[in-house]
Amino acid sequence: MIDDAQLAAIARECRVQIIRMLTHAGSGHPGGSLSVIDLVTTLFFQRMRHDPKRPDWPDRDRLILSKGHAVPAVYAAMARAGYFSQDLLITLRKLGSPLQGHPDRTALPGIEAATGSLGQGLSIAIGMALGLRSSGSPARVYCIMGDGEVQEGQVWEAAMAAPELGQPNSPLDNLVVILDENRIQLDDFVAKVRDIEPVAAKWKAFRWPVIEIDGHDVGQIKKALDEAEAIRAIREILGVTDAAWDDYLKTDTATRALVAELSALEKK
Ligand SMILES: Cc1ncc(C[n+]2csc(CCOP(=O)(O)OP(=O)(O)O)c2C)c(N)n1
Ligand SMILES: [Mg+2]
Repeated sequence: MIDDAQLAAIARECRVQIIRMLTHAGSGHPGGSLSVIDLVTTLFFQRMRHDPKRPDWPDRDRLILSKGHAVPAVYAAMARAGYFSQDLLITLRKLGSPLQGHPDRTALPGIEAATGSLGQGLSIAIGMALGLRSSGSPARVYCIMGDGEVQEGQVWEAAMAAPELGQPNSPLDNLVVILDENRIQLDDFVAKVRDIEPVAAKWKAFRWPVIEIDGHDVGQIKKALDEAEAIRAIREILGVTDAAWDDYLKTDTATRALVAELSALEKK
């Protein structure tokens, strides 16, 4: 496991590679890519269980980059992790390259889903998480979405469905959704195109536990990912289903205090 200073150096290196790739390509999405780079490098180098030498390992954690236009961030991290040579990075967006402008799972081992048509990744991630859970796999699914992207109707159909799916025997707690709220979408501010606020309250209303963090602060990213896991672990130990958890916490004051204590850790 690498330390935080090494992780910061890797993220810096990947930022440079993103600019290099996009300059060679002459097109692409620098903002959306740079905006997720700390999230992507933290996942690849400190949290996801994966093996660059075995991209088809059945129990690997999966990353679904629903905002597929930001894939240069994932390519930079994959190359750095050893999935393929860094020399390949400058073939981004070239005809015949496995590094297409949007992720293509048939072209590059390690890419989990073809995304780029915004709004679809969460549905894919939910399906994968359900399949993995039903087959007894310990793998987790991480889905990264954009804030402009959540204007798409399909996102809310999926968000509404997820807390209901897999109940009561296979709760969908192997899925982590990361919403990159950079407030920009392509050519204008999200608030000007179609305001999504209060976006955290909307997810909460659909019964998702929400943690708000600075997506460039690696300490906060790691705490948030761990917290999601710690609370899930406590719920599982107590044998409470996801659906019953809120009601359970109303009755068990000691556990409620413990969950509040763990939530407070993230805010430090
Ligand atoms: C269905 C669909 N409509 C439009 C586009 C074109 N498009 C590409 S990136 C983008 C902006 C996305 O904004 P956001 O989700 O906030 O991502 P960011 O780049 O800010 O990370 C749009 C509209 C698309 N890829 N898919
Ligand atoms: Mg955005």
